[in-house]
Amino acid sequence: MPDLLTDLRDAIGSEHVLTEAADVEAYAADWRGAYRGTPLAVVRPSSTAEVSAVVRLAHDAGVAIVPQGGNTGMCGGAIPSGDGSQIVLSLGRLRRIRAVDAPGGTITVEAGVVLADVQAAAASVDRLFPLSLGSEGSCTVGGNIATNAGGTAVLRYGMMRAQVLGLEVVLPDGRVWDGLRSLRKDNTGYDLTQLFIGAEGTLGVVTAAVLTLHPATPARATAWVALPSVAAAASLLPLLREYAAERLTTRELVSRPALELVVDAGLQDPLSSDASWFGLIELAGPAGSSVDVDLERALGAAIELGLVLDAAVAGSPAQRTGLWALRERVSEAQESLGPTIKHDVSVPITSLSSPVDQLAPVLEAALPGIRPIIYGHVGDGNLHYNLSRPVSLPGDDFVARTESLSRIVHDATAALGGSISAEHGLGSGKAAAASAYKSEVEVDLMRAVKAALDPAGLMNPGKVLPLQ
Ligand code: FAD
Ligand code: 2HG
Ligand code: ZN
Repeated sequence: MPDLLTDLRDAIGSEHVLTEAADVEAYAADWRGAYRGTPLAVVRPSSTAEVSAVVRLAHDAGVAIVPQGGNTGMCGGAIPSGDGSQIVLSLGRLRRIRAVDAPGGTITVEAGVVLADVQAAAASVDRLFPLSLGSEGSCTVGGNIATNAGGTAVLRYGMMRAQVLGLEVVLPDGRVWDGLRSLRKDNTGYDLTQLFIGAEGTLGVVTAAVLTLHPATPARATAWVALPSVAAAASLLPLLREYAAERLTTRELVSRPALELVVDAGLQDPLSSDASWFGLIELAGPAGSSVDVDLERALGAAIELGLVLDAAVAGSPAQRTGLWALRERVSEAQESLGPTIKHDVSVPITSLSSPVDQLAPVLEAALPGIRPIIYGHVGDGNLHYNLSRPVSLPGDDFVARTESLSRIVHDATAALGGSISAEHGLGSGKAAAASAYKSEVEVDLMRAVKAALDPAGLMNPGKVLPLQ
């Protein structure tokens, strides 16, 4: 493709078209090393106009584009194929915060802005941007939109799609759709904004977004609790809501093996309980609100009802950070056990204990010694049912069994009316499985949308929908 590469260099500057192996390495594999590709080139435009030029040139040359933000994704969505035919389009240089409108409750940002920087910009005008993920120091707004990210405040604020008012998108042929509106109400036909959210870069490249800001919640009350069972964790939810109403922001679950991993990594266990399940609870409200009293009352009632065995309440910001780390560091800590087979399932909250109870013996029978590391966003019915290898099984042999082991977890999820991807998306890793669990009608509709927006099939091919 010498002509295309020359045209790309002319369009955005040769220093932003990377082709040397050492230069493209950081863009060629995901953070876990679970997905690896070989990019034709990595291009790093710095503006919407440059993204448009790049996409148009690639489209005219018949070359596929793989958008990439912070490359923190879980399913290989930002990684190109291995045949050297696809361009990685990094959004990392589109990092301007275009406008902050505190009275109007909006912020307009470019796709490459890191999530933590959006949170900081909101805080600087005494507002809250509520999306909160363990990866917030490196994931980008574009990636959050493309994956419809979830995280630890979904219970109160909803997922990323609930935070987006408008989008600017470069379409697969290079045209720009300017949908950067800040309207709370707009019923003028199909909701194109929502169509691009969660599309994982298969319908176009998000270049900017108008996001909602919420009132700041500087008053926070945080507890780490020991739980008798997953069923108790689920029953705790309505009780906490009785005491805290909308101030209940976070309700997370951590199994004992998951806790042991972060303790082995150096974190302190505040309870030393022999319980099998633990949880993180956080209430948040405006300055001066009584979240600490509400939390104390709720925990008292929960202990009386046997829904909580023991609790440690953060008495300082440092203690709060310590409690949060017990939950947020699990993902990274599990990597110490070797390659992880990840499952990001959701089920109706009332069925939450079923997958946990049913799956362990089935998985143990399928692969003796397998180590499930279970944790997740229990308030949303979302479990990360992640599997680590038996101690004596080499990592490659374990990964080779991904399909059969995942089928066990996914079949159980589907039988409960659940989803095989609650918040991480599908990428290339789960595209085929998702289509297998959907009806023919649903897959047909998805393929029709893809064909209408990307008739040449050049926008992140093989992600979300498997190649035919
Ligand atoms: P990337 O990984 O670069 O890309 C992800 C997908 O989005 C790819 O398909 C890519 O092609 C597409 N894409 C990226 N930018 C654009 C764009 N501008 N336009 C179009 N498509 C684009 N996720 C959760 O939902 N909840 C969590 O709690 C959570 N916790 C995490 C904790 C850790 C420690 C880590 C490492 C990850 C976690 N994630 C979580 C996963 C990940 O951070 C999210 O999926 C995040 O939204 C990805 O953003 P990114 O910028 O890194 O996107
Ligand atoms: C979390 O909730 C993230 O910690 C990561 O979604 C989950 O690594 C995982 O499987
Ligand atoms: Zn998660």
